[in-house]
Amino acid sequence: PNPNSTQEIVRIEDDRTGLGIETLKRAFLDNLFYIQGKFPAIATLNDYYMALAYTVRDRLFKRWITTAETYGNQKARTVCYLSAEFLMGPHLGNNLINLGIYEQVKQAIEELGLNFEELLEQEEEPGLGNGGLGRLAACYLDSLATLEIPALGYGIRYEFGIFNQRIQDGWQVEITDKWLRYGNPWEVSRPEWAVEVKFGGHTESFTDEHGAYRVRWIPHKVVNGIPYDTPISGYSVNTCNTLRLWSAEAPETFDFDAFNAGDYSRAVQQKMASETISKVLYPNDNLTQGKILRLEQQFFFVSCSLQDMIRILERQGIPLEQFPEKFSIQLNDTHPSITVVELMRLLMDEHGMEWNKAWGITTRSLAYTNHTLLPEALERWPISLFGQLLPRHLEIIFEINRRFLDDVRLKFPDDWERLGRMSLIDESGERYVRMANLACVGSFAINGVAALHTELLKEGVLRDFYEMYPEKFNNKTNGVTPRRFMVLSNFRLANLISRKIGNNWVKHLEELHKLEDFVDDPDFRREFREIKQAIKQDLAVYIKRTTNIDVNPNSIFDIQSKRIHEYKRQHLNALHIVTLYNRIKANPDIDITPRTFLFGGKAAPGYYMAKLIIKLINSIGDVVNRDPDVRGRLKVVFLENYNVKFAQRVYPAADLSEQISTAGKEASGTGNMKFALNGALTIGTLDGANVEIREEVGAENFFLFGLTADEVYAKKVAGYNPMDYYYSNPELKLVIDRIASGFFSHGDANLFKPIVDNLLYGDPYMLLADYQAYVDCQEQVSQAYQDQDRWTRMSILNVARMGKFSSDRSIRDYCEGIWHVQSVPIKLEEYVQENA
Ligand code: GPQ
Repeated sequence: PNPNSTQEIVRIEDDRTGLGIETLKRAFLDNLFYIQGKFPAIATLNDYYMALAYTVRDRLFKRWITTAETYGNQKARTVCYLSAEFLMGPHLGNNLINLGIYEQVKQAIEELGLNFEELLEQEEEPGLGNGGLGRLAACYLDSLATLEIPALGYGIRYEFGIFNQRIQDGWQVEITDKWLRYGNPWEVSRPEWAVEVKFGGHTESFTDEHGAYRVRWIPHKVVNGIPYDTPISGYSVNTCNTLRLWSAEAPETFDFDAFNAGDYSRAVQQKMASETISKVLYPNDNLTQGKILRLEQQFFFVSCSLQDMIRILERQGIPLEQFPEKFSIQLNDTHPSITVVELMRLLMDEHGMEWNKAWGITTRSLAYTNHTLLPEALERWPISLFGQLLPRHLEIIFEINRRFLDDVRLKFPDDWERLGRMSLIDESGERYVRMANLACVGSFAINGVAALHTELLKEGVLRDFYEMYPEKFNNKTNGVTPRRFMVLSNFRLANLISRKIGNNWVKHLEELHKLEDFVDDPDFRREFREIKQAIKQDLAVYIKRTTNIDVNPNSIFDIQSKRIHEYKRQHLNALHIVTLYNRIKANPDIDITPRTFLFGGKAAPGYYMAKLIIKLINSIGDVVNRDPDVRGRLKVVFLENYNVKFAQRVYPAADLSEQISTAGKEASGTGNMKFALNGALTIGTLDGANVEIREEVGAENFFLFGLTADEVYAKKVAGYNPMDYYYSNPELKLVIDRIASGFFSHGDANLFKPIVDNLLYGDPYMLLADYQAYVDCQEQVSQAYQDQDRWTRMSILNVARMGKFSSDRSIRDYCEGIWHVQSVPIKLEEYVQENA
């Protein structure tokens, strides 16, 4: 305070809200002392990270609490985003960006003699998701908060998230993700809002006091759901929403019978079984395994979340009838689709509502997003298993189905095959509950995640439902948040852009188009190129440190990072590498544009082919990286343990983004957007959102190759024979023969036989059909890269034209087209500054 000032200063800038450098330093040391119980001489890096995280968290709380209060007072209409996965990535850096205090905090930390980057690195990311689907949920929470939309994310607090990946001898090894080991400063548990979830047992019918037919469910076990809340800040607004994740706990009076009978170990076992529910994330991407525990997880978090919503209604004094006016529930794929049935059960059995009223409320509240066309990802549960776990829900499903099939019969008389296809129960063999059918019947809106994907849904997997309910179908093309994937992860490029066009683009990404004015400015192009170069240099240093491989920062950084999956065709990329290698072996003096092939991604632990693809890439790398004939012109690097934290390093360093899935298989893709936004050029098929990216950036700035989705389909129908390509293309034949011969596996001709056989005797993802087009297109990439100035222009135009792919645009589309929800700005009480 200024001692000369006569004005009375109300000092609201205290140690928990103040943003001045001195206040930040004091608060940080205070947290180190009182929360970590440490003084600097004995503090570890983690202690410093925790002290900083709490310092930032304190500054979020004012916003968080005011947001909750405002929503409560205004009884705001709220979006509930239900998702089995939220792949949030590290919180600290993102919150600093959103609060607008990144620079101040960095300075404060450095003035204390600490390394700020090192502290950010210290955060163990919550890997509560597998890939695109979970990361999309996280981007959507960021945009909801930034757009000041009242929203809750609901999911599961897995004790172990996605495994950590090590590469040993070229193979993937999985290590348990103990992300909670050192505590989680970003969550607050709310045991006072715990709810009970029932499982198993049987049902009984009875007549209530009004003479109405009712059912009661006598469960075999009850599990408690404990909510853990994480604040979700918006960018440059006061809004701070909530991610509410449920953790399973055994009730205090666990298995009393067993306990009293002296069967202590059975009682303890019951307790452990209950707590197993939220133990671990299923590590499959685009695959359903039909495990009972997975269904338990889904029902667990759905039931907890719906009970929580009903509690919120009651506290705000809103009648249950107005549930659809208060909440709009989005189902992130079919994982939470049991919502359709659980909401019916809660309304009828627990709140005495009759069927028609309950069904009206349910179907006015729910909307369903489909994220895949792959048949192996469509969830279905064997009836017997389903009925054992959720006997009451099975009864309700049968009744929904009975009424639904009556509707189908009215609309399509005598179409027995259609009835069989649309039934919620698959009766073609062993009987199954079809979760996608359930989601379609129970929702008022059904959307795909890219234009092509939505069209393919309408003519393929969901065709019958489209014909039944055309008005329900709509497209919502995915998007990504420019805060995490530009401002935070690529501050050099972000700063350059802001110097040229101001910083409005961070919230209005379409404004990036203003960069087009600078594409003819040689100084701008030079700066733009220098930034990419500096980032590549940094990644080269990182690669040297972690893998001991030297990579040339002047080579093309050609990157494919995403889950390892046959449909994503990392092995097509591998075929291209071997092609170039063979050309060098045949002619060591050949003129070749130097390339560094970078791969990152996890394989599901039970996915044998995907793991073998990882081994193949590493084995090719072992040979190529060492062969003196190559003279360092090609390098192949598999980057271990690809996760959000690492992805943030990878996107800014890419020259070329590999988006090479078989057309018609990738619903959207979102990595494709993050790469292009950071100035990478795309080599890709006409699949998912690639189609729209190419439309936006211009065909001349996109490397397109391969069959279209229609051509893929037609070829399948006509009888695809990969051998035709093998025998008619000598270069392709040599590539496959080299892999098959054991050349890359120390002479072991068996190791990669499963891959070779899969390609030659079936090739379900049509690599051989697309091979030549891919290799030719890669040649065009190499040519284009030779002309650095042309490349830079293309790269700038990619950045400038990616505005459509902000998740803010996606969320606005959802708000207008599905949720019908408005923003609720949050006002903070005025602060009186400590002293200007
Ligand atoms: N996706 Cl069904 C997943 O990441 N996991 C899944 O289990 C399913 C879909 C992806 C999909 O493969 C991508 O094409 C999308 O971009 C992404 O969801 C988000 O929509």
